[in-house]
This record gives sequence, C-alpha cells and structure tokens, in this order.
Amino acid sequence: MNTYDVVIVGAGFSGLAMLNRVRESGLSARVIEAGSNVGGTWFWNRYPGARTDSECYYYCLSFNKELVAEWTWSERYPGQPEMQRYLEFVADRADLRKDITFSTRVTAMEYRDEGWDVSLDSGEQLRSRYVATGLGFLTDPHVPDFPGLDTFAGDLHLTCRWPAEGVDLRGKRVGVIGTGATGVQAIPVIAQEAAEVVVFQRTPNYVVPAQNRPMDPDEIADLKARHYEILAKARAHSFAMPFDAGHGAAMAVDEDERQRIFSDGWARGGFRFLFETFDDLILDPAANEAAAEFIRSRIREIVHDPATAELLSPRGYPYSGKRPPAGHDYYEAYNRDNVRLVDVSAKGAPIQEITPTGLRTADASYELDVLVLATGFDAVTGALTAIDIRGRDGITLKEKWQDGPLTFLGTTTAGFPNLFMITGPLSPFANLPVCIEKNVEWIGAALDHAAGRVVEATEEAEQDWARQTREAVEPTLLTEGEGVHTWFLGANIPGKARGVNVWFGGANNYFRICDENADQGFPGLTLR
Ligand code: N01
Repeated sequence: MNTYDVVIVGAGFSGLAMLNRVRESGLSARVIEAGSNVGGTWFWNRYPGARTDSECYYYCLSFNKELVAEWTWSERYPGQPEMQRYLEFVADRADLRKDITFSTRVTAMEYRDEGWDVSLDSGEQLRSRYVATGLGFLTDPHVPDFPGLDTFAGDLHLTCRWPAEGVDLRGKRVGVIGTGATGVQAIPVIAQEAAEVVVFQRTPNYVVPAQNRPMDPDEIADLKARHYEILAKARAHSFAMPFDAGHGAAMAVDEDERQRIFSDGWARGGFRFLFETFDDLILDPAANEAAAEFIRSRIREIVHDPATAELLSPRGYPYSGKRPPAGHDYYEAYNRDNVRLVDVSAKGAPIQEITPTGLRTADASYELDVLVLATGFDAVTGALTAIDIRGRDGITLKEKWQDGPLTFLGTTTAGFPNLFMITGPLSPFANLPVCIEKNVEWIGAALDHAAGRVVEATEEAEQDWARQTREAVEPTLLTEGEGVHTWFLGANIPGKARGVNVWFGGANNYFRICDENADQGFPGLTLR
C-alpha cells in the first residue's frame, strides 16, 4: 500500500496550492483528481460563455512570484479555456503534476490508527497520516428530480459536465433550465448559435453587466508590478477583492447623487456595483431596495418587450439574497428573435415533466432538440458528504452534518482527526483564490505545528465558530433568500438542512482570526 504524509483531494486552485505548500514542509503528498487534468471547477464547467466573475488580476494564485511574473491575462474576465490553460501553467511551472493521480475518485476515507485509509475508485488503497480536501464550494451537480427526465430523446447536457469537444447547437431548439450565474453566462452565447432558445426561469436574478474588455499591455505590466500590494488590499476587503470603499450610506445622499453613483457602479461592472457604490447595500433594506430598483430600471431600459422585462425583474427578495451573477449582454439576449422567456415559478406555470420530445409546463408544451440543465450544485457540503468519510467513532461526515455543517474555522471538524478542508463549510464565500491561499497557509502552519502528531478540532471550538458564523450574518440581509432557493442557505436542495453554510462575517475578519489563531499556537485544536 502506498503511504503518504498527506493525501490531497482535488487538483483545482486548492489542491495545487496545498501540494506546493506541503512540499515546502518536506512532507510526501499525493493528489487524487477525478478529472483527467488539473483545473477543478474550470476543468468541469466548460459550458458556452463560462468565464470568471472576478477580474483576472486578483482571481489567481500568488504563492510563487514566477507565476505572477510569467502569466499574462488577455481579458478582464478570462474565459474557461484561458482559466484552464492558467491552471495547467501553474501545475507545470511549479512542477506539480508528478504528484497527481488523474481520472481517479476518492470513494471512501476511514480514520484508523492515527491516520486515514483512503479508497480510490481504481481499487487502490492509500494510507495517509493527514488528508486535505480541496473540493470547492460548487462541485456536486444538482439535477432536479423532474418527472420523465430519463425519457428525453434529445441531447441532455449539464452545464457543469459540458463535453470537452463542445456541442453543435446550430439549427437546434435549445431549452435552458436555470438562470443563476451559470445560466446567465450561457444563455446569450447559446443564443448566438442555436436556432431557438427557450429559457425556463423560476426566479429572476439581479444581473449587473461585467463590462468585459481586453487587457492592455501597460495595464498588465502595472498590475504585475503591484501584485502583492493588490493582494494585501484584497486580503483587507470583506469579500477578498481589492476594491475601494463605497460612498457611505446610500440613503444619506439625495436621489440624484444616488443615481449618479449607481450609474457609475454599473459602468465599472460586476461586483464593483455591489461594493464600490454604497457600503450598506447588504445591511440596510432601504439602500438595498434602491439598488434593486436601479437594476430593475436598467432592465426596463434594455429589454424591449415590457412583459419580458417585468418577468426578468427580481422582486420580493433583496439584491444579493441570491449570489448576484455578472452579465455579458444577458438582458440584451432577450431582444433577439430566437430567445423566449418562460415563467416556471409558482406564480407562472411550473415545470410538470420532461417528455421524450421536450418539456411540459402547467400550461404549455415545448418541443426541444437539446435540454441544458444549469440547475446548480449541492453546494458547500455536497462534494464532501458524497465521499464516505468515517471519523474517529465510525460516524460519517454526512451523519454528523445532517442538521447542518459544523466546523472550526471552516477547515477542521471534531471527530475527524487529521482531516483538513480547504474552503470547507463555514469558511468565507468571497473571492475564492485569495480565500484558498489563506486556508492553505493556515493548514500548512497547523501541519508544521502538529509535526506528525494527531490534530483535531475540539467540539467547543466548533460550537463557538458556529455561533460566530450565525452572529456575523445576523445584521445582514443575506439570510433572506430561503424562499428563493439560495444555495448558501442550503435552500436549493429539497430536504437539505437550512442555515448559513458559509462565513459572511467578512473575509478580512476571517483572515485576521486565522492569523491570530496560528500566532497563538492554534487554540481550538488538540494535539496528541
Ligand atoms: O446555480 P444556481 P449556478 N425548476 O443554484 C434553477 C457560482 N458560479 O450554477 O433560482 C426550475 O445559482 C434555479 O432556480 P431558482 C456562483 O457562486 C460562478 O447558476 O432556484 N428551475 C436557478 O435559476 C453561483 O452562485 C461563476 O428558483 C430550477 C438555477 O436553476 C453558483 O456557482 C459562474 C430548478 C440554479 O442556479 C451557482 O450558480 C457560474 C427546478 N426544479 C456559477 N432547480 C463565475 O464566477 C434549480 N433551478 C464565473
């Protein structure tokens, strides 16, 4: 049996950064990756239009100065092929591939004799002192239980399992279910190719245009020169983006000024609208509604058909109550002759069944050649509980978390010694590469501190972290998305425990807490 100091699960941003870090400590490691290449989320999500929602120069890894110096981005928001090439570059430049086993899944892990037995779907068994998971927040696909789904005789595709060779949509009638961040990116691009696109929308989103553009060589040179200064700024920001503060409270300025600032935010694009307009959009209901109404007014301006514009306009939940998508001519797509929007909400005509030739709602039938499911993920916990992980007392992680996840700092959980999770449940949902590198830093330091001993979070520490997580989100409007199936509340999966699955107390505060914890010798962890 092959034996390692650390087995790492996943070769996306997290797994690559973790492998590099454990090598620095002189530990032996093996990465197990389900895909046939590195990339993680960027390996699987190849759907048309897939690209980052964060700007390239802070959606990247910083652990190695050469990575920063030698890689050049082409667009403000790189597309999936560029992200895939980037992560391959990282793996090659840091010489990581030789420790990665591809096209292999971890099926089970059992804690025994102060280490982990790791079972792979290849039949191989590994033995490891420690395990670090780098599974991502949004990994395990959610396929709704539509009656008749398996009878569909056309082509059925999940956005997060899009074939590498692509799908020929020319001349096809394409149905898309889902208008989250994925659907919002995919729909305008699919519409450029397909004969007809029918979008089945249950809940409209607040979509702000990303404002993509090519990167200018002078700008690239400047960003590279200031990379670590920019990283420090990102680490000081609540969502780990190197943004400036907004203009204070939205309702403290007059209506004209408010509209001017919102217009400016709209022109800056994407998350800058949320974070660089006003500082209280996720705190003050009136401020939030002002932003929401601004977005609705833009939808009415862009979309020619008033009935379609109204259907696209979110109401009844706050802006950011669902993770706001970034658009690339999203609303403009509904002005095309070949795009139709169908309301499948409870107020409209819900989906009844998938038929061999298409889809039937409560009031109509649609003939389709291709059905695209952009229906999201069993987020945060799904990829972890999909593995049969058995801890110290034989209890599985799934059993432990049946009423919601419990972790200490999102990285460890009591009863599962020597197991670390990179961006595990109750860690920040923010700009993920920055969060990942901070998690990797803390886990690397914890491994050094443990120096081969058994390390485990205490139940008191994780109860305290659960309390802090609940208290952190209380002043915000972010918990008001349950009725609109928000994934960060577990509300998109029927039967899943409800509650905030992530830390919304500010990524910057989280980083400070982790740094202090490490400086103080890791209180909250026991060593034996
Ligand atoms: O998934 P989602 P996603 N009947 O869960 C609909 C990240 N991301 O893959 O809103 C009908 O947001 C569902 O409807 P409703 C980002 O963090 C990042 O789009 O639940 N419809 C919704 O419209 C994002 O938040 C990037 O009512 C059903 C959609 O399917 C997260 O991933 C790009 C249904 C699912 O939306 C997830 O986004 C893309 C049903 N039974 C994603 N079930 C970038 O940063 C579900 N839906 C680039």
